[in-house]
Amino acid sequence: MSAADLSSVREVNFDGLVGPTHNYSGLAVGNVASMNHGGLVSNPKEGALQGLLKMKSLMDAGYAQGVLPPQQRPDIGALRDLGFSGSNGEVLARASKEAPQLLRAVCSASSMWTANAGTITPSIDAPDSRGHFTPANLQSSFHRYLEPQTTGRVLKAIFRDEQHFCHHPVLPATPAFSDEGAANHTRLCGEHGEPGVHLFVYGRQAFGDVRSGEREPKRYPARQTLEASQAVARQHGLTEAQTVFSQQHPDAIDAGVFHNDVIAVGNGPVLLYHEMAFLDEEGTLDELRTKMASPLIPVRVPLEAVSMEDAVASYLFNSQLLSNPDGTMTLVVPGECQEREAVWRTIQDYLLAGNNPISEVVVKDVKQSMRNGGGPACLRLRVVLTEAERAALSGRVLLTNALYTDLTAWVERHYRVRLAPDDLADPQLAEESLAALDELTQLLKIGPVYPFQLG
Ligand code: SUG
Repeated sequence: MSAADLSSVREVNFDGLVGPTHNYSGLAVGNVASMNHGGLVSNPKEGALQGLLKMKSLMDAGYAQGVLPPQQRPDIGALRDLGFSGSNGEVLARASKEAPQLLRAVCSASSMWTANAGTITPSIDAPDSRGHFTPANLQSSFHRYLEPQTTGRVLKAIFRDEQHFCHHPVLPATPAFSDEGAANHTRLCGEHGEPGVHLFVYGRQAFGDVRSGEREPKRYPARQTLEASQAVARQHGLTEAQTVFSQQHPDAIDAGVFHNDVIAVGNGPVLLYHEMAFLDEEGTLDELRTKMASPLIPVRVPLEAVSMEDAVASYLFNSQLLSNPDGTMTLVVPGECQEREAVWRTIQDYLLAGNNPISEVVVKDVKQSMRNGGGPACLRLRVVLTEAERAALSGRVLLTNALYTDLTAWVERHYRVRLAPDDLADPQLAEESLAALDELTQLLKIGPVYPFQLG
């Protein structure tokens, strides 16, 4: 890659649009917010507008911002596969009566959390100098298992240019290869355009003897396996020198940390993490230091400063850590961080005042998403791109003022302000949702990606 190309490298955050069926169904085991808020009435319009406002304000602050469409929901095809038949209205009515938990699952707007859409290796680190993509199988829950096929089509529609981008198959959707995507993957480097080291964090090992000292969570499931992380690294052509595989602390999973991005966030050379993030903290840091070309800057938050309960409730570590041109970094935290005194104090006295590049904290209200356990970092998929790669993107997916205006008007036109669990069986909701999505693919110029468009 030429020097000019290298210096043009930027991280683009692709946020997932909150879909028209956003609701609270308590579907995610091990995700404390989702489990606590199941049954609440949601406000899809507010959720979508909160997400768009976050995107807009980061774009206004100079960060490159992209957008990804939601999925086709309710997934009536999935209900038909499970034996429900008749008209769409009949399928919804029968599912609502006989298996309400299935209806709730096929209505989830969970694709908004694009940190789980897949894992991406930027061209800088790949042997063939192309960006590599693997959609996550999300096999650990039924409602998320429904996402990868459409996710793959969306990623292929946007990152279409084969000269620049390469797409891999979803890993086998079986517990041994349980994969939750970029939420358990962090690329550490100097500048974004310099070679990176890929930190893959897993919750359990599926095959072989459990290594000495390794333990598994007892209360909640470990959603990522070592084997899945290794397979993704292999697909992308990453070598041993470029990868670090680290086990997540099982006690953290049992406290509600269902993804690594609920307890750690990295950007450039900075790794902001809680003391309880890794089972082998020292070993993980040592390996990163050995493999990285630039010095690692670990920012460790001890348990005595932020309890696990505070970490999980505030989502401090599910912040976005963004690079500024002057070398400083901005931390984008959810509003819940202000509600927990110990967390807010830690941000002020420890993170901002500490000897590290974090120089600014920006608070964002993404409450509609937070009630389902999705903070600012869950809502975005990071893609590091050169200028040439950005120019090669298909569709109208990089946020501009005009796109923001169009998307806001689209939400205002199509979204409801109230969705209670009983509303999910309403056939009108399904029709509204399809009409909205059909218009969205035209607005984003990505072509047909949804089952109803493909026939
Ligand atoms: O998989 N919640 C999602 C939240 C995902 C957050 N993503 C990251 N940490 N990157 C999950 O647990 C809840 C849906 C419901 O209950 O209705 C849900 O799927």
